[in-house]
Amino acid sequence: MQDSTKDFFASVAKKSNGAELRGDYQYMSADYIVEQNWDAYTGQEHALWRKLYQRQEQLLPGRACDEFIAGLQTMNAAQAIPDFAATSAVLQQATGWTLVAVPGLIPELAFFTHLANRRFPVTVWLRKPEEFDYIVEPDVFHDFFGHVPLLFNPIFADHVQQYGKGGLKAMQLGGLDQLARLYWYTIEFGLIQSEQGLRVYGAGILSSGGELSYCLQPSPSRHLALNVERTMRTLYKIDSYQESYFVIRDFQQLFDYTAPDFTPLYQRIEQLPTLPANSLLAGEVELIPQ
Ligand code: HBI
Ligand code: FE
Repeated sequence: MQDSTKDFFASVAKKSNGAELRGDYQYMSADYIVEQNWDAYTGQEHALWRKLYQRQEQLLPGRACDEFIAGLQTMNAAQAIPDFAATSAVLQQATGWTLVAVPGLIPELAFFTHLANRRFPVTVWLRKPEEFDYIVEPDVFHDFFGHVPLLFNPIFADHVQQYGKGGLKAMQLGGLDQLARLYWYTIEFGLIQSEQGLRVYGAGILSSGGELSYCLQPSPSRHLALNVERTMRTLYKIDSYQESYFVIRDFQQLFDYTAPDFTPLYQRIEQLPTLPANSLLAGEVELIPQ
């Protein structure tokens, strides 16, 4: 095992009170790619995937953004855990992205390097039946169902690549915590104001049964227009629904907001306090979902 991998395991164990990472990290290449080994999934696992898929699918109308639903429909993934290579071929034609199989969470350098090269890492393992409603680490259902559909959207696809490049830069500038918060409140838990009403584009919400309804309720959580500096200062909860959601107008806005060089922003934010997940600052106006 590479030393960087050992450091990675140690840092994860430290952050998660000694809990070890799920997944088999034994047979991977230097960039953390493994074989998906599709034939090894059991009938029970495919059945659990179908149940997860069906539950989420019926929640999507009126909640997920149109771009997500359109992407999902092109994937044909309702019946079984998908074969990544097959989806990857279709996706590559659409936006130039490919999918790579990974054992689970991977170190930031490897993760960002994949994104910067338009490769999306998808975890190979599926949660257990008793984790149907909730799982902390990303599994194949979160990664594939939550993230891959929007990679069919050209603007969003460009944005995720830009985020990968930004991650590599943030690692050198000491801005990783800030960038991770922006990622959390956009790519994972972002909302979008469509003409039909407030909709979801964040993968963490789209792959969750409970939060997909919860996040669009006017309360108790807050809804604020996306402000990059604000989200970079805002702490987040990984084991409960979010207390604040940040709303974009469209994917072009997300792309444009995240295009600038963040170097001066990281420097400024370093001097400012972080904000609790439920903050409301002077002058901020809460949006009312409808
Ligand atoms: N690895 N497989 C995987 N998936 C992630 O979403 C992921 C990761 N490693 C690092 C990481 N995310 C985060 O550190 C960044 O998105 C901030
Ligand atoms: Fe995710």
